[in-house]
Amino acid sequence: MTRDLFEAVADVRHSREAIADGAVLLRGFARPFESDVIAALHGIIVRAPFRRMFTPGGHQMSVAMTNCGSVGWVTDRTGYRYDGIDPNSGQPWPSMPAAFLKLAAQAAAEGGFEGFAPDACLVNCYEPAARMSLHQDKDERDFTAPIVSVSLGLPAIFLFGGPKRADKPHRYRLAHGDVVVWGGPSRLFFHGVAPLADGQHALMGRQRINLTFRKTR
Ligand code: MD3
Ligand code: FE
Repeated sequence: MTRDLFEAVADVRHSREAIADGAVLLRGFARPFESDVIAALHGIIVRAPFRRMFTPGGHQMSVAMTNCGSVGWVTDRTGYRYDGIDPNSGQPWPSMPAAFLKLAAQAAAEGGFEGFAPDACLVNCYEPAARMSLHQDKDERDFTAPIVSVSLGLPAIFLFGGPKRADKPHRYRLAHGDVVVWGGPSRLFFHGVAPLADGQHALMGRQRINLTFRKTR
C-alpha cells in the first residue's frame, strides 16, 4: 500500500470502502485506540462477565455477550430488550468508557455521522465455531442513528445481506482493528457472522471480540 491511498485522521492511516448505501468500512481505524480499548474492556468484563444468553425460542447463543452504557441488550425466554440492569448481577451495566465513546464518535464522523452519542455498547465474544445467524437490529428506537461496529482479535467472515432475509449475503472479512459504520438504508439490512475459524491472535488470543455502539433511545 502506498501512503497516498490513506487519509491522515487522528494522526494515523486507515482505508475506506463504501460497502452499501450508508455503510462504510474503515479498515484499521481502531488500531490507534486498541490499547486503551482493550484496557477498558478488561474493566467491563470484571464487573459484567461474558455470558451465553438464551433466545426466546429457547436456544443458547454460541456468542457470549456483555454490555456497557446506560442500557444493555439482553435476550431471555421472554424476548429481546434493552435493559438498564444486568440480569446476572442485578446492578447497572458498567458505564461506557471514555475510550469507547471517543472511538465510536470519531468513526461515526468519518462515516458521515457527526455527533454520534451511543448510549449502549453490546460486546460480543466469539470463540472458534461461534456464529451469529442472519438477523436485523431493530430493538432500537432511533434508526436515524448509525450503528458502529469494531472488530478485535481473530478475523471473521461477516455476512451482509439486504432488506429482505432472502437477499443473498455478501461476505466481508473483518479483521482486528476494522470498524464499520452502518447508517442510512443499510441500518436495517440483514446480517450475520459465519462460524469463527480457529486461530491465535497476538493481542486477543483465541477469540474475536466485536463492539457494537448503538443509540437506543
Ligand atoms: C449491519 N454483531 O451484535 S457487527 C450484533 O460481528 C451483530 O458481532 C455482529 O450483528 C458481530 O447485532 C456484526 C456488524 C454489524 C452490526 C450491526 C449492524 C452490522 C450491522 C446493524 C445493521 C446493519
Ligand atoms: Fe446485528
